[in-house]
Formats: sequence, structure tokens, C-alpha cells
Amino acid sequence: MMNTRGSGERFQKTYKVINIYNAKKVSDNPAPQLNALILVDIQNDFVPGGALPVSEGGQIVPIVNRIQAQFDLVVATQDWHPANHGSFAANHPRKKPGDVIELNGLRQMLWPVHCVQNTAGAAFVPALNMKQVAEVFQKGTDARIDSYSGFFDNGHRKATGLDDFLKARKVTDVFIAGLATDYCVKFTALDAVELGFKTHLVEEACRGVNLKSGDVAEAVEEMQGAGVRIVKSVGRKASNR
Ligand code: VGL
Ligand code: ZN
Repeated sequence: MMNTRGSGERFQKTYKVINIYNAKKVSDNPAPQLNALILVDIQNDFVPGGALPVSEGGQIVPIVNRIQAQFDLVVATQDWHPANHGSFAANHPRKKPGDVIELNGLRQMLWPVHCVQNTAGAAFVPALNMKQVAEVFQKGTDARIDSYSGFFDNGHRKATGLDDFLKARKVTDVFIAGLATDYCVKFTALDAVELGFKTHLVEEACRGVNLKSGDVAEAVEEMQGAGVRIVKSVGRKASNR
């Protein structure tokens, strides 16, 4: 009896000490900043010569190759459509790219056939350094719904797994680069903010479609208004807290 109570008291004392120690530790050490670079859709079809070319799209490749080493983690998204995808004008009678339709309840811009699974157009640009890319997240795989964001489809119905991947690795800050500023880059950035990441747009490492002149500038303003920090370029350190 004595022995049991004795050890119980000792345990309680130790427990208190640990509690005080932990409280101090928590206040002294906030979660460390962990930076991830998200490379959005740097694929052959989105650079000049491809099916849905973004002007100057290829110019971002040397930039993203140079900055990758400064990040704790690098991931990539890949537009990856089945041939019968509902976002292709060719899959709708009498429709042409640029037309807008309703696709399963969502407003859908129609595009030329692009990034069809397992075609050269869907492959990453050959000059893009993929050695540091930890994981590729494919999107737009469901023919009935498009997916601009690297996190969710356009109806926010299904997740790609990118959010869980980043959170499991304790990522605090995401930096977004790639194509196209006014579509996939924008929606990836807006979702990142909503998901709680401190979100940065690496402006020099993005290019847009600019279907209508001013679309890219408008997209950058929209991102900024939502809380995305616009970083002109990334120097020696990604950290700018
Ligand atoms: C994209 C249009 C259609 C993009 C993808 O990567 O920005 N744009 N599919
Ligand atoms: Zn697409």
C-alpha cells in the first residue's frame, strides 16, 4: 500500500514538472517555417508548339530550375485528361475553343484538346529538372469535371491529395510557379490560402494565357486580394518572413 501511494506521488511531481517544461517550450519555439515550391502544369502543351500554348511559357523553365534548391520540398501538378474530357471543344457538337458551356452544373470554358493522358503534350517540358520533385499530383482525370487547382476539381468535390501531402510534411508556406497564371496557377493559389498555407506567387516564374488582354493582371490582383503575397523573384533564400 505505502509503496503504491509513494510512487504515485512521485509520478505526479514528475508530471507537473514536464507540464511546466512543455508550456515554456511551446511558447519559445513556434512551428518552424517550411517552404514548398508547387510547379503548376509545366507541360509541353502549355509552351509554344503545344496544343494550348502560353506565350513565353518556356521562359519560366530555367527560372524554376534555378530556384528549386532553395525549397525544403518541391511538388508538381500535371493536367492529365482522358481523350473524352468535357473541357475539350471537340467533344461538343458545333462548339469551338473559347466558347463557354455548362458542364454538369458548372460554367466551363472550352479548350483545344490538350494534355491527353500518356501523350507527348501531357509530358513535362523536357528541360524541366524533375530530380527534386517529390511527388506529382495529376488533375482533370474525370471527364465530367475540369480541375484548374492542384488541390481540388472545379466543384471542390474531390481532393487530389496535395493538401494532405503538404500538411503531413508540416509545410507552412507554399510558393507557386508555373502555367497558366490566369487559370491553374490562380486557382491553386486561392485554394492554398483557403487551406491555411501562407501563400506566395513567384511572379517571374509564371506566365498566363491572357485570352482577353488584362486577364493576367486581373488574376494577380485577385490573388493579392485573397491574401497571396506576390514575390517578384526568389533570390538566395525563399524565406522572407
Ligand atoms: C490550364 C486551361 C485548361 C492550366 C489547364 O494549366 O492553366 N488551363 N487546362
Ligand atoms: Zn486542362
